Amino acid sequence: MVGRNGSSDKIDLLIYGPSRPILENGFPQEKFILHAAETRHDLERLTPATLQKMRGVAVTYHTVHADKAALALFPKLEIVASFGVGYDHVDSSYAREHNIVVTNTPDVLTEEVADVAMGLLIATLREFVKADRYLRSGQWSTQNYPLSAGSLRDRTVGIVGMGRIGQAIARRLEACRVPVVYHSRKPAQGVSHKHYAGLIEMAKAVDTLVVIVPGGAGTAKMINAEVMKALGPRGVIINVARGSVVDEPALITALKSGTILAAGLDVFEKEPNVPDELRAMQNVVLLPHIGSASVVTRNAMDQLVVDNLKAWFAGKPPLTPVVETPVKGR
Ligand code: NAP
Ligand code: 8YV
Repeated sequence: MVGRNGSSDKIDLLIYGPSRPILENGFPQEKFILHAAETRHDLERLTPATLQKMRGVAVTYHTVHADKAALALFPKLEIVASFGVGYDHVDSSYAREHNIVVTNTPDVLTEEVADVAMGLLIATLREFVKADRYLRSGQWSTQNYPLSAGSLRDRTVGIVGMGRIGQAIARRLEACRVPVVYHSRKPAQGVSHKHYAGLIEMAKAVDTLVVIVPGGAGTAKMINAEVMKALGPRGVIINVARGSVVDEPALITALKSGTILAAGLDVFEKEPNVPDELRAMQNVVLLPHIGSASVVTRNAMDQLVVDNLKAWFAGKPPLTPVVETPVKGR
């Protein structure tokens, strides 16, 4: 409905980033007006009048940055509903200072991402990708594939980050009868595995790290040359967290020099750009950030973005606010 002064009592929402059907069809037209800005360039081309009206923003991909400059464009913004559990691309401190709610999409992707971490670990140790290339190139007809240097059988895994996904990975490793320990700032409630307050100390005690902490300043390059040296020549690093968590140049050096054995990476420092040196290596398995990327899980994540926005604008608490958000409810 449009008022006499041209204003509408409908709620203006922006889809910032790639759009998808669940997002586009999730908001009834009687109540919402949807706007779209796929890129930062599109965002900066919205008119001041449009920006002025926006009350909610759905941030639909982790490469789309809802930083301070972007959020400051919206004087009436109430809520940012971010797609993905990691929200290091959203300035949640700025949002908090300006009483803007931020939500993410935890839980609905936990098991999917843990499956990928586990698959990546085994693929790295048992060289699945290299063996596939060997078969396709016809070499099997002349010689059997060599025995893999790595195996899950003789390993101890240190999980870096024992939150929702870390615990789901630990459950899979337990089922595989692999000893598990972990590092996080505080011991995780209800987790019986040994906790290490020190990452270096844990790296010395294990030969495998599975990294699944949030990105951002607090974890930037925490997997550094010192950690790699502590892990040792049998060392394997699996990163399903964020590229920023691993010192990428130090990892390349460690893989080249034999400081560690191998790595499996789903995430990179400057996605989608992956260093040529990594791409040329045989002792790495590289995935294009597919941890949650199945139809069923991505749909559930989109639906949670929609449900958070709808709950908020129905006067209810957001379903999954991030810890920094100024309100748990309304
Ligand atoms: P979560 O439940 O919040 O768990 C985070 C864990 O990290 C907690 O154990 C936390 O414990 C620990 N942690 C946080 N900061 C730390 C620090 N500075 N040093 C050591 N440990 C720290 O999160 P989640 O749902 O498991 O997700 C974890 C992350 O995985 C996400 O934030 C995202 O970046 C990444 N992810 C990647 C993909 C993918 O597609 N590859 C998919 C989903 C998620 P303390 O607070 O006690 O330290
Ligand atoms: C998604 C992720 O690939 O949830 C996360 O933190 O990294 C992945 O599930 C990402 O959020 C897509 O934007």
